[in-house]
Amino acid sequence: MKTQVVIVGAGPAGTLLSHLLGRAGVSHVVLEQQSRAYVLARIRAGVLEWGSVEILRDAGLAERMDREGQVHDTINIAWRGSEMLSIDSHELLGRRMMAYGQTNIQEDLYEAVDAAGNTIIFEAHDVQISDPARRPSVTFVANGVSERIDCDFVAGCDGSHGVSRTAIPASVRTEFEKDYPFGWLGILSETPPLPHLLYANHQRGFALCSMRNPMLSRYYVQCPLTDTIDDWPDDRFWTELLTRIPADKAALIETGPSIEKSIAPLRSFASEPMRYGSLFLAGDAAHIVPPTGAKGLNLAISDVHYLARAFVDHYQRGDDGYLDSYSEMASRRVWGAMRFSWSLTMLLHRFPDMSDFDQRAQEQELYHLSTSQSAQIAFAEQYVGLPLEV
Ligand code: RFL
Ligand code: PHB
Repeated sequence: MKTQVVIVGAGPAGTLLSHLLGRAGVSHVVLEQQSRAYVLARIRAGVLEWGSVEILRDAGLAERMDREGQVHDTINIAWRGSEMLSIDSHELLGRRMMAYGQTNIQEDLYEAVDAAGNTIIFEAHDVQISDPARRPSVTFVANGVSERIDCDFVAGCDGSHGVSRTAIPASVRTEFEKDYPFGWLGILSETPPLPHLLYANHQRGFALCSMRNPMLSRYYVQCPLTDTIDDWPDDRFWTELLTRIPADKAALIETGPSIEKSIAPLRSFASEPMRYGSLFLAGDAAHIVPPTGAKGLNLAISDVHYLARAFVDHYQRGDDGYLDSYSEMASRRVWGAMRFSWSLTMLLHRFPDMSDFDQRAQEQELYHLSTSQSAQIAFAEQYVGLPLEV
């Protein structure tokens, strides 16, 4: 087989890239190691920056999002179990966010790719990238048959455990990494959510109340990395969540059986450069952020926006300016989100070796944020997302 671009991975990054290339007439094949049902069953992100909303709208992918997604402008942050600050991004910056689950975006993307007749090969195993520096080809096994595709470019959109990043020689890569000594236990429940996102700093650990739709809530509590979901029956989860948030908010929460429960470790990671010859990395394949800033999915979308533009310019105008600046431009945005997600993680979590001094210092920063409009503007600017470069 021969095509212009092979995309490895059909998560949000790979599928959005397929959609954007398909619209521009760039031939491509997507290889995904899992089944479609498996990808759709993963419960992940829920908050979109407005820049992401606009990218999806411009791509003609927003019909259901605009109908079912919930536009938000307020983020609440609680601390000491009773104090609370509200940051209104619309009042401060004139910008908003959208609550719309990654699962829904992934469904919309698969539907669009099907409608356009683009090819995703699911359950493609043993994907290997050869000669990424010059004339790449990709081999894989599907339905027991070995295949090979020759191509001009490979887009590595295969997440943090994929093969694309490691196809770049270790001598060329620089990796930046930070692990955090806790995870997030998340549940979905078919109960009405609070009207606004609520993040909580508490002596017992971080908590977050989020939403998917008017009858579907998403909640998280910080937990030790050694815990498993068996340590967290629903009763224990609800008791812990309600203890960590202010009593007046706890009184509004309707509890119910969880319909999904999982634990995710928190990690910051970035690999540079994001390009090696004809291989380009996008999304989690190149970087991971802890979910505290709600940036992971948004970065996958902004990387792909830059990368699709670069491929389209290459094929339609013979202009490689954006291909040549991709790694630098995408990395600049990644580090904005990397720093913000790290600082919000440090501000809101209880670390195992934390002293009362450290706790007070966190609380003072939250108090300052609650009293300073300039601090709130700086926070809101980063939370709703920095502008994309043109
Ligand atoms: P994905 O979604 O991981 O998709 C990569 C796809 O590549 C496939 N793949 C391969 N395919 C072929 N060959 C191989 N060798 C392959 N190896 C892997 C995988 O099966 C998969 O389908 O990366 P992408 O597209 O870059 O999208 C990134 C987002 O998914 C991610 O940043 C966010 O979901 C991160 N994230 C969260 N972000 C938020 O903003 N808020 C959250 O609440 C949030 N929760 C999460 C998360 C990520 C999690 N992970 C990665 C474990 C919760 C979890 C559990
Ligand atoms: C979510 O709704 O899953 C969510 C919201 C905000 C975050 C992380 C996750 O910071």
